[in-house]
Amino acid sequence: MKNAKIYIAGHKGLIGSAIKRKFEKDGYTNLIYKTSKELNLTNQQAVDEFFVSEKPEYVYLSAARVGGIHANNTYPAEFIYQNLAIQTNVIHASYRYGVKKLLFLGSSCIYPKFAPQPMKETYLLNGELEPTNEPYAIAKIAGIKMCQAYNRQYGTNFIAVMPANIYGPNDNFDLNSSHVLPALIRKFYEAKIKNKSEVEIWGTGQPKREFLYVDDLADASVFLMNNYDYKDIGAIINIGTGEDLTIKQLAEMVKNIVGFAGRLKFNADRSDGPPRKLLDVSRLRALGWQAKTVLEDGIKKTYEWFAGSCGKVRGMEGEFDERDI
Ligand code: GFB
Repeated sequence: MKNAKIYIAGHKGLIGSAIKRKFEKDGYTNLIYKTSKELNLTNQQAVDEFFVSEKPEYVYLSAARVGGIHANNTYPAEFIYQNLAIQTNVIHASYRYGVKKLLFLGSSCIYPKFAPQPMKETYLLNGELEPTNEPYAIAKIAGIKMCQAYNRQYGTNFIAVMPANIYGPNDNFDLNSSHVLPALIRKFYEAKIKNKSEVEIWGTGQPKREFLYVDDLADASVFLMNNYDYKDIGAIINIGTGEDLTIKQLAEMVKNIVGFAGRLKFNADRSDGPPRKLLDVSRLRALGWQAKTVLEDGIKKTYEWFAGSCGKVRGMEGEFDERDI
């Protein structure tokens, strides 16, 4: 298994880089990856040629156009087009060129906006989506349905996972396109350095979110790929910690870790997004996997990484790589 040919799509992004890190640590020897400049995954011909020449056996499809609530709301066309194009090309090529197994990444944000909590895998498509990220959600749901359709008709082995909100090293720290956790780390850090008295937090602070450290997601993804087929897992499987907290509680936690002494100022003119999206992780737990990283420790590690590489992190130099997730 350790010399199997594994393609990690999106290896420079938050999730792809964590999967690559895990494989390197575990002694896998036959990894392939390409930057977006070397291989444009929205180009079907380029993707086909890549699969013909490289013949990957396993594919981790962690390339996607991703972003926080503001980016999703501002660039809906790019979120639906780029995700549909990337996943359609990679999933179809994986079928055509005999990939043994593929892992597709969904997200907790593609369940219905007002789904009962915690959200079970069966709740997908049971209600209206959150409007701020509906184009992204529709693309991701199409990817899940494509995996299922190919499994059913062509006998492929494509699995889809539904992670909670992911954070960790290599995240995007651009304040307009990032998710809340990297935004808070950067805002509190800069406010501390500049001796500011307050930091703006978007929304009311009341929504609840579940955060999963990216190395835990990489670990769960490899665990599922190595041990289970889509028939064992079912259509999709949730990956999370099973615990959530309010954005206000999160902001207090990040503030303390960074060591900012000022106030929080909530700006209710900014969208809150869905009120809550806690995953029901009982199915994954029954398979024997559980998240290891406590939120506070994960934020500390991410903050240390950020402070140690400041000026060179994505979103700080305008070099945001859209193929991420
Ligand atoms: O992380 P976030 O952008 O994504 O926002 P979602 C989470 C919550 O944090 C929202 C609030 O209620 C935001 O209003 N928030 C407070 C902030 N301050 C900030 C800030 O400075 N930056 C950001 N970004 N948020 C995304 C989806 O939803 O979740 C995506 O739009 C994606 O499609 C991702 O799948 C996992 O959890 O609301």
